[in-house]
Amino acid sequence: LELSHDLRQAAEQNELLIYYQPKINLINGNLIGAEALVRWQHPQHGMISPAEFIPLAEETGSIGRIGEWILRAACARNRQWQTEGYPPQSIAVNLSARQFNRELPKQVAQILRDTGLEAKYLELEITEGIAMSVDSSIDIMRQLRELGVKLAIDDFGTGFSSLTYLKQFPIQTLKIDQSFVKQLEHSLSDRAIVRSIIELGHHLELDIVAEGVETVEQKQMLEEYRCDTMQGYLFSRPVPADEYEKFLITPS
Ligand code: G
Ligand code: G
Ligand code: MN
Ligand code: NA
Repeated sequence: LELSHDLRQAAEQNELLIYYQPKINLINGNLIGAEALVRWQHPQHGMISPAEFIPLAEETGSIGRIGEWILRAACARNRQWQTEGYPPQSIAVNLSARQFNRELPKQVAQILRDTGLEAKYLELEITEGIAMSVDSSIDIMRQLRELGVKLAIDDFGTGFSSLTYLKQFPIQTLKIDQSFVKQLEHSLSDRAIVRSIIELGHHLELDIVAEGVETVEQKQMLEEYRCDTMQGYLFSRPVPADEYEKFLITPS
């Protein structure tokens, strides 16, 4: 209860931080962007994981404010890197269930205007569960696409993946859930699943991101399977913005 009260003021009191986890092109090793992952630096309780406070924010209704703050902060930071001369790249932001509503496209358009970020440099990550549970989800996705924002399905393979929906979603990217990547070296079935997702995704002309890549062996297998992009501790954990800048090439 106390925590949910604190959460309402977390954004205003500058207690929310965004970490960035690099995404790497598996063909040439280039950095292609990052996923934004929020953290809450609580004055008494220390660092609190989004796995804990995002569900709380959803229950208590503060997700609206917090979600908007995260989107705005990630877009502003990305725009700032561009104005500092770093090569432009897209930053992915996770959406929670209650953020994914009919007001979202308008909110995103406003944030892009306010920050000056071009829409193509913003990607939104939506889990299968969220995409499937909202009646108007295809409509909302289409409106976001009309803005020029990119869309990714997150944690792919763990939700109720109906292929009927998958073919209708106007998405550009599939992110293979890390649970399938974890045992890649040791599990024949995980290998079969990962290869099949990559093949399915490519036939649908989607980019495939493998999450949770921790070992060189996993990376090599993903290369062999023609996965496009990797993300995981092997290259880097999510890091604060100033640390992420070191991965970007020197300003020109
Ligand atoms: O980075 P970490 O492992 O702590 O993230 C834990 C969970 O919190 C993941 O499921 C991740 O998708 C989610 N998460 C991280 N940042 C955000 C965010 O900004 N918004 C939402 N909705 N979820 C996030
Ligand atoms: O649900 P989503 O995929 O958005 O969340 C990603 C979560 O996975 C974040 O909490 C992030 O910190 C975590 N993560 C990123 N890379 C790795 C990794 O290589 N191994 C593990 N165990 N977790 C990771
Ligand atoms: Mn994600
Ligand atoms: Na995921």
